[in-house]
Amino acid sequence: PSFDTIIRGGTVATAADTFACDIGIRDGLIAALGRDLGDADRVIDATGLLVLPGGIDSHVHFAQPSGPGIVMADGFESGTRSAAFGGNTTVLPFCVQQKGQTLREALKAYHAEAHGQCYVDVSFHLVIADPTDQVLGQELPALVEDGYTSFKVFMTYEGMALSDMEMLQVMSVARRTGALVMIHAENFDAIRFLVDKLEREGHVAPRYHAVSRPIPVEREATHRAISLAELVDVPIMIVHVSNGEAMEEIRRAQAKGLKVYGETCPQYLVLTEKDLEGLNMEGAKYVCSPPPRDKDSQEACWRGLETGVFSVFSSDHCPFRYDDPAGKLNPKSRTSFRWVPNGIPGVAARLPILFSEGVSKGRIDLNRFVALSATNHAKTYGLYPRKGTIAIGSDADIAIWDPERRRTLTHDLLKDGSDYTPYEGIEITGWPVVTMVRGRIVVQDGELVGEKGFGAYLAREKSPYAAPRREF
Ligand code: DUC
Ligand code: ZN
Ligand code: ZN
Ligand code: ZN
Repeated sequence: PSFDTIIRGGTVATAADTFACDIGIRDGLIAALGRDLGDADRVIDATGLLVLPGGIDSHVHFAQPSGPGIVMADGFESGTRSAAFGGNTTVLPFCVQQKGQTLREALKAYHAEAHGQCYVDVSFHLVIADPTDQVLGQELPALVEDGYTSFKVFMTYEGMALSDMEMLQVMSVARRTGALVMIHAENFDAIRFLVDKLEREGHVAPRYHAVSRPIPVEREATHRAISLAELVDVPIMIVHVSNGEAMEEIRRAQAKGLKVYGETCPQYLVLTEKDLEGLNMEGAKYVCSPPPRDKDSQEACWRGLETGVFSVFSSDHCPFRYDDPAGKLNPKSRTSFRWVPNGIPGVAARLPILFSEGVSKGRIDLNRFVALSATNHAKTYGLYPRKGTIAIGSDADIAIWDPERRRTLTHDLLKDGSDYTPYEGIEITGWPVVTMVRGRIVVQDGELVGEKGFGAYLAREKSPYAAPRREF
């Protein structure tokens, strides 16, 4: 036969176009697009279904050290399995440098965790927590050349927050090497001040997590990060934007011609701070940073997605079990929201939520869905056109969607390592029925058929999105 697989009769959508066509797959690559492609070892009938580039989730956390006694609910096996159930074919978790650790030491540990465990393809962003002269001058530039072409910095968290001086230094390395800087924009001192004040007043329940990180905390840091990047003339990505005020900072920068990109996440579209008010400790299930806001913020985030201010939509999957002393209900978390680990699971729920709330409800069209779910992630982080589109020569990373399939989200559908989903009960229209990585089916009709270890590590190119404007 001419092909290993033909996907026949479906409607193909890319970030640019929607068209009826068959796909011929050979040796893990898309080899032909057209009609009457001939014969194949296997034919997948996609009549009535959408054939889309597999989802790329460029913001997930797996197997991340999360403080004494706290264990992340997903390693690479369950994390990439859950990703596949949600229609994803590539994920980009973080490799976090601990204080006093070299980047190479951190990478060694994450690669060891991931090796042989993955169901979908994986690449790493670095997190720079200790920007020593050695890291900035030697390690980081060498690692960018090795394919680690993006790194995240934090403006908050003990042991993670960089000073403005350190931010500028990291940004300069990014400018010189052509890497993209991702920024967690919240004001560390403002949060510390508010947490201390709330605790002194006895306000320790999970809901006060949101009170301790109000919108100005995020807006100020977003504005400052953009200003620092403008000084250095370097592109940046503001990750997990939760509200309209921070989004406006990004929109204004974009209107000035700055290469400032924005990301938002499902929690900012369908959750609010009210969810943190649950009885007893239930609110801990929704503790993430920045916190979910209100209805107006949800609408603002939709506007950001509709108008292109946000170019990527990621899950920020950062899973902890709820009913577990190593998770949300650790022994200290009842004494204060300060000790509730920050983060919620969502790698499998991301695309069903965006499809259902976005495409099925008419807020975004199918091509924008593909851009936000896959193509822009690949372009932004140096994986395009190998990943993120349906084109001849690209990897055969494909999600086949049934746009009519209705589901009520329950944790059991998502196959992650947590014990709950913050999205329980959401009614979904549109569901991924086949997830294929490089021509091999990983999930079909709710069954895992892929092989653990088939998921490969991807060294990445430098992204054109990360090239400076060369103003100076
Ligand atoms: N930032 C993230 O990106 N994920 C989880 C927690 C956080 O602060
Ligand atoms: Zn963050
Ligand atoms: Zn995150
Ligand atoms: Zn369950």
